[in-house]
Amino acid sequence: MKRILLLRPDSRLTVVRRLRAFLHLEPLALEYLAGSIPEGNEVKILDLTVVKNPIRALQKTVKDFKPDLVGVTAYSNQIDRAAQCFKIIRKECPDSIIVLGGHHATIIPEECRIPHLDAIVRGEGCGPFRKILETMESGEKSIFSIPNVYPPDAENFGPIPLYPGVDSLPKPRRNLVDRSKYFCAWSSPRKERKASIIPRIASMRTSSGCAYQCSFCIVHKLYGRKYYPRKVDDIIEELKSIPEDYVYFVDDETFLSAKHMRALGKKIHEQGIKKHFVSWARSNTITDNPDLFELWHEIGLEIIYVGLESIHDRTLKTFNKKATLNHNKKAIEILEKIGITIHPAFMVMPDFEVDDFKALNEYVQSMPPAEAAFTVYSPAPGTDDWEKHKDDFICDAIKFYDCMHTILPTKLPLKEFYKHFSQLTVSALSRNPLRVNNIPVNPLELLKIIWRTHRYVRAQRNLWKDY
Ligand code: B12
Ligand code: SF4
Repeated sequence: MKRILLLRPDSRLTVVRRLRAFLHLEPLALEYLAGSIPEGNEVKILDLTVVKNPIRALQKTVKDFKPDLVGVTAYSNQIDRAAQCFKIIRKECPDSIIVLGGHHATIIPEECRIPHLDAIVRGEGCGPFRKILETMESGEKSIFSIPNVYPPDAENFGPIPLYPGVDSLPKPRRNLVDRSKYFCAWSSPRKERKASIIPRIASMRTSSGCAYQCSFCIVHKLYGRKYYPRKVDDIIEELKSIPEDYVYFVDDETFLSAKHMRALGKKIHEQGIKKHFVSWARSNTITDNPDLFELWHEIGLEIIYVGLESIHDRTLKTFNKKATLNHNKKAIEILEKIGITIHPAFMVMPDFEVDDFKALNEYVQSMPPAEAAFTVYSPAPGTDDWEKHKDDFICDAIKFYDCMHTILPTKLPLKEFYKHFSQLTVSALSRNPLRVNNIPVNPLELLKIIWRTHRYVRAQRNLWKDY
């Protein structure tokens, strides 16, 4: 019997933490990893993004639990906090084996040569993690003969190992986390009073991968442009096991296969599953299949995040987005007609000048009620864009990789850039469907949201101070 601790570190970046006041999702990767561990072992998940004092929580957990094996997940902007965790774990529990997995380790393992780390797992982690445990149990010394498991000082990590479809993964063990900690701000346009505007939410996958190749995105490098829909019956079974009424589809591109999503939608309807769904979809998928979104609206799809990205066709082309302004315009109209709230995601370019911010703001103001969100164009580690712009980075582009801190030079002085950036968020609030439609909400929750928004906007405005 071994004791296994699975850990999600927090991010050092204030704006990332403040954003989580609106959307905070469970550590699904760790729940999957826990699912891969054979019965008879003791498993704990420690999510440091939900505790008040992460350092103390980690020290106490490691001291009390004394893990034999620790698995740590991290996005790029969490990697320096992960390094801090390794040090604490090593001090409290010198003999435990510390393994790092997740996106950062998969994409740029050469940036993970961190003291106290024993091994790096690249790509899908459940298989290798289980094998690491089996190797430990068998008393064998080396875990590095396991495919995709590397010593941190490896000279050559080779290409990114492609991820398989989600069908090959075990069932996630959702009961290992405190489910009351995960929620999503909810602003669907239904006119009636809302039970909650920050309901508890579960996340799950209906597919993985994506066939597109947007230049700013790493997903096609992780999946080799393949799209893997899950078996409909498996999705239904998982949906039925989820205690929450609200579900966030954490797919790369949920509606890529209209056939698959039609079959899933029909099955959800047949089975009488009543949940509220939120998902991502491309604008051209919406314009190609309006009837599919009508079906999904009937079975509970209330909010769709759409990467509209830009208000210029030339920029969409540079991004290799394969969707045009016309697709965006029509998708907005279709969703409004159906009654699904659109959460448009726009990218502010580092070379934006005052007039560009103004034009984007006017576009958002002219849209139907929407929950608009803005990020700053930042090439993702591992993409061709990252390689292309590498010499221009103005900061440690890994630690600052949150799509809020610009990693490329801006035309406007940083302070002014972020003043306009935060004003976009403030201005977009006036178009929030809850506000436009005057929907009565729980006053306490409303106060919470106002306070969180105030703090988030302040963090955005102060981003320039971090450099
Ligand atoms: C859902 C999602 C979110 C959710 C949050 C999800 C969460 N629980 O935290 C939301 C919408 C909030 C979000 C926000 C952001 N996200 Co996001 N997100 C995703 C998305 C679409 C799916 C992630 C997911 O849930 N996957 C399901 C799990 C089960 O899969 P997994 O994480 O890959 O885990 C597997 C392996 O990686 C491995 N593994 C993972 N951890 C470990 C640990 C060990 C020990 C081992 C052995 C293996 C292992 O095994 C797992 C099982 O197979 C991914 C794209 C993608 N393909 O993953 C982007 C992605 C992870 N996001 C990304 C980014 C950049 C962000 C933001 C920073 C940007 C932004 N402003 O939107 C923010 C901030 C997040 C933060 N905390 O810093 C990038 C990360 C790149 C990077 N280098 O860090 C990705 C890859 C998207 C992209 N196009 O580049 N995101
Ligand atoms: S941004 Fe979305 S559509 Fe584009 S490649 Fe990434 S996952 Fe696919």
